Amino acid sequence: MNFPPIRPRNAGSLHRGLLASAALLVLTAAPAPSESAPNILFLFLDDWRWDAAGFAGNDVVTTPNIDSLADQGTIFENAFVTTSICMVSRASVFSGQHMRRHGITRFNRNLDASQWQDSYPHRLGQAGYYQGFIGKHGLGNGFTSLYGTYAFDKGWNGQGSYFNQTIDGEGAAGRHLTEFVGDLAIEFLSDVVNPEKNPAGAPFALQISWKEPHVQDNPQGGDFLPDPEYDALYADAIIPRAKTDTRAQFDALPAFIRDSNAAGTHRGNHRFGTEERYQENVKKHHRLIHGVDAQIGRILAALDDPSGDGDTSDSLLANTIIILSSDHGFFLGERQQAGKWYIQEESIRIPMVVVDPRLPPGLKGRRAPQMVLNIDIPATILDYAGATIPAAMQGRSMKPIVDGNAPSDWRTAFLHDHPAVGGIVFHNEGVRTESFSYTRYPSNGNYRQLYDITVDPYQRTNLADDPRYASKLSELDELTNQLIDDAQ
Ligand SMILES: [Ca+2]
Ligand SMILES: [Ca+2]
Repeated sequence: MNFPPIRPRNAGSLHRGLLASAALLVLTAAPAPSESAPNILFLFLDDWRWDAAGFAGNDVVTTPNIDSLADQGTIFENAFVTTSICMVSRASVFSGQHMRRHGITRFNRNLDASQWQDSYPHRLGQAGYYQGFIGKHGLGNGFTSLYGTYAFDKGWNGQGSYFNQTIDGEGAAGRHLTEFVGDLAIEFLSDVVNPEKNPAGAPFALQISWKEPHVQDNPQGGDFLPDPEYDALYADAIIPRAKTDTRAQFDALPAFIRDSNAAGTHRGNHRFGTEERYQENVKKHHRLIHGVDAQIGRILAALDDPSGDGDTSDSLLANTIIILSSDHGFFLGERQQAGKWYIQEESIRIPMVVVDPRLPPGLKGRRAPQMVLNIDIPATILDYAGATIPAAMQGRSMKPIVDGNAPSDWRTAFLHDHPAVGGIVFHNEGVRTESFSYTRYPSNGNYRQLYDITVDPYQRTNLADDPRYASKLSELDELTNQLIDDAQ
């Protein structure tokens, strides 16, 4: 499978927000939402890499409901994250900010009250939305319940359990987590049309932060644990190894990443170290994604009949924006690694689909080449809601692109930076442009990686020490400095 082509675009400056002043943090009374304000359904997966879906060209994993959504929306073929790890990316998705600004670099830190004021859910609340959150917080401890934003607050702390999760006091009762979350989403949609729950008949916004296809953590390095209902799925498939899943590509990594205790190497060996383990684990990974797809099918049916009485006169489908994405990608054996954290494409690329059912047929089923980011999601949601985008947000609304009015000054590069975590994931920072990716590891002897994506999309040849690329390397090093300054 090839990475999608990248169309050269005009150079443009990155969108920059200003720090929120104290005056912006004052609460205002919630106005009644406008009659036409659309509902927002944000389907957000965990560690779901960009190409693990049928619509992205994967011919093993089966995602018919997701593919159907993609057919009705805009597929962003160059979607990335600014930091490839759960807590940082999730804080970015709520706040629209780079890690350098929101400062959430540890799992146990909440977005604080003043940060929450500039988050997309808080702003939707101010706009009168009836809101739900279901799934993995991925940062902090119970922060969704701290600020009174959600009428339907069904998050959990930590990584969650596929077979024994309790959510808001309710046990799994024999359900796999994927089905449990699907059931809660359907319950939320029935609340939306229940006058006792939503007396104002306000539009809804629901974020579902699925655990899938993240592993369930354990001391051995974590395992994929899909619903046994899908055990037969892909049983006869033979999944090809990634092009870079070779000893030579592993050996080309620096010693600190090859170390047997380093997270990517340790976990890669556990999950993919033999052909048998590779086949078993990638199939389980795909079954987790298929399970979400099946629940999305149920949720779309519930959108069409939220009361569940068989009568679709209460259908919400025609006025619901659907956004489908992930907190970052995942190595499935590339360079004999598992995980994320680094600037390689499999780690930083994400699926991104935006569906606006109100658009005419000519604006559906399109593929957009613009470089979009996880930090663009909250600005996009607020734009659809007709709410003001806080100045502190650094992302930019994707709505004009979906509407067929792509701005001419869209970004052509972005900063990826990542904190050190637990001595097994290494501090790295760099830049992805339309042609190159560049990373430096400031705490590891300033080890550097430079890849020419246009001729080497799988990043097999590190050009950092090639004298022919010395000026390119120093240009991108300087750009990284500039983007770090911009991102504060
Ligand atoms: Ca994640
Ligand atoms: Ca109904």
